Amino acid sequence: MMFYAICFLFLVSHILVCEGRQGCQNGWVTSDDSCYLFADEIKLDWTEATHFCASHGGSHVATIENEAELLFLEDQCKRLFKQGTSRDHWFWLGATDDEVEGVWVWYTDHSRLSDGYTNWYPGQPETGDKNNQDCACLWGPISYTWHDCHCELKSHFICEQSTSEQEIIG
Ligand SMILES: [Ca+2]
Ligand SMILES: [Ca+2]
Repeated sequence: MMFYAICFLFLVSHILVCEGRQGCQNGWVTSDDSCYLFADEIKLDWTEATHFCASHGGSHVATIENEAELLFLEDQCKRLFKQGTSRDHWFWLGATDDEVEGVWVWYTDHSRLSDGYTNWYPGQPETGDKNNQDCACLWGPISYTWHDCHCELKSHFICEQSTSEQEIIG
């Protein structure tokens, strides 16, 4: 009997721990240690998107640290947009070279993209361009590669926040 009681307690505590790890708020989806909100029904320019995310629990426009994260986001975006080849189908990422042309950084911590994982489309970003494309976007029509886009364009975007931050707020 004691054995079963211990097993039951272990099970309950394990479930609680598991649920705690998945602590994303309603409307957000979780993967690994992050919660994501897909703004697939509104379009904002890059700066407005950063403000939107900040006002939603202090989150940030998504940063992609590795291939697994990209594949997850790609999968979700495809689910949201059945007609994935539409030119309308792209999302802001939280990277910019607004401060120093050609030096792309994640705006959350100013870490350089060149020091980590990237998935730029060949020939992108167009460093030193005269077109002032200073904000990174996840471009659906070309296999979710990364491109430098005009920051003032209106687009969908993804907000991201660590699960631990959402638990503190939630
Ligand atoms: Ca991330
Ligand atoms: Ca640029």
